[in-house]
Amino acid sequence: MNKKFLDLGYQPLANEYLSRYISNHKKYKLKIFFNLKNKLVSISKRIPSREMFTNKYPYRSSLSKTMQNSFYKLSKEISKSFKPNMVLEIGSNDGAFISHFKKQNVIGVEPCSNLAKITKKKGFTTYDNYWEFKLAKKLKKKYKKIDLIYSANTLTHISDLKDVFKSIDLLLSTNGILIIEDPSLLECLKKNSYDQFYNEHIYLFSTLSVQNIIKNFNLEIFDLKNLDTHGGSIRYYIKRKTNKKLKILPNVEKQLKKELRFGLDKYNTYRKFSNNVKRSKLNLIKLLLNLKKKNKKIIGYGATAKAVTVLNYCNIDNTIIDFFTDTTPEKVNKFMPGKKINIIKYKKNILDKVDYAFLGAWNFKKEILKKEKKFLNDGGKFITHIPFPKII
Ligand code: JHZ
Repeated sequence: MNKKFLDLGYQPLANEYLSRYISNHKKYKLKIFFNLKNKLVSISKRIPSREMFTNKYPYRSSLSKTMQNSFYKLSKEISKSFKPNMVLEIGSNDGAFISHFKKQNVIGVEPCSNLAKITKKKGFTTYDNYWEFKLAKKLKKKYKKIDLIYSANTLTHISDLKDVFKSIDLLLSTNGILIIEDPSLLECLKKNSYDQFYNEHIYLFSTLSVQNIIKNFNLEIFDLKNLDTHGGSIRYYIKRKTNKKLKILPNVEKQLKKELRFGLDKYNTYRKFSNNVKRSKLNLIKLLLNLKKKNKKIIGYGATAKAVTVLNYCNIDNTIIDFFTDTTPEKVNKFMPGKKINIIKYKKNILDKVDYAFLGAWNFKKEILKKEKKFLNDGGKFITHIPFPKII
């Protein structure tokens, strides 16, 4: 049974950056639920994938140094530990991960054809399809079985999890490995990062919920890693239950205990989180309005999907934040979805006359603070709402 714990109001599609501001940008109610039985956290309204992941999808994994490093390290680890003959990535984006493998040993699946085109151009086999059973059947005919399936920040975006794992089950070899990574629900609650919820993120996984979902497909987690990426993620290493060659490592039980200690299995934990989110909204508005009263110039740094949730939930517009700056060409000269705030191309002197920069990309805080030393030395300051609204 699903029980509601959070209402983030009306939200546009997080990656729908429009060239012209329209006051009636299509928005959808964003409510978050906890499933008392399988402990899965999900959003209520499901927007069809075909409306969100189009041939204009702006998010590019390879534009982030942090993600590039993470994918490079993982590709080395996979080659060394599992020596797969064939690797498949679900949601290969612009090829940031698959490009670390030999072209004949890897295939990507990426429904956003603008992104798939980039990897195809580099010579990597990429299917511009949604991850569905129909595609899995087609791939099975061609490749028989796959030894290693990887997916980062994608499975949480697909509504039909039964179909997702049925398709994986069809393709994964008997001793095959499935590696998935997505933002961690535990980290989200600890950091009060409610902006991990937007229409694309249909689910926010915990070890508890992943375990409950995959057991129906005779799969089990045998290892996991907590990662710093995307504000705290977990990488799950999964095998078939019948594969006795690999032992379940103690850190799986340790993580489960951690999640239970925090109360991820209890509705009340989510109620408390919801109250923290409401407080965070009020305090962020208060902080920003105080600075505006003092005539301070505030901009946004990193036009993230997460920032879209914050702006629309807290009703922040260009009377508070003058503009956002971002390095992604596809976002430049567009508007923050749902708000009349322009996105300006990042350049070196962009922060010159700015007093405060709100960290939309708070998950890259380290990288950004290092890059913007001049701004900080000149007296500029960053604002974050994680774990609570403050000037840093
Ligand atoms: P970033 C996206 O979320 C959407 P977002 C998606 N749904 C998902 O699940 C996650 O990614 C994985 C910019 N930037 O990674 C680049 C600078 O301008 O936090 C990006 O637009 N300067 C697929 O959008 C944005 O910030 C910089 O120095 O929340 C970061 O977006 C840096 C470091 C970043 O993902």
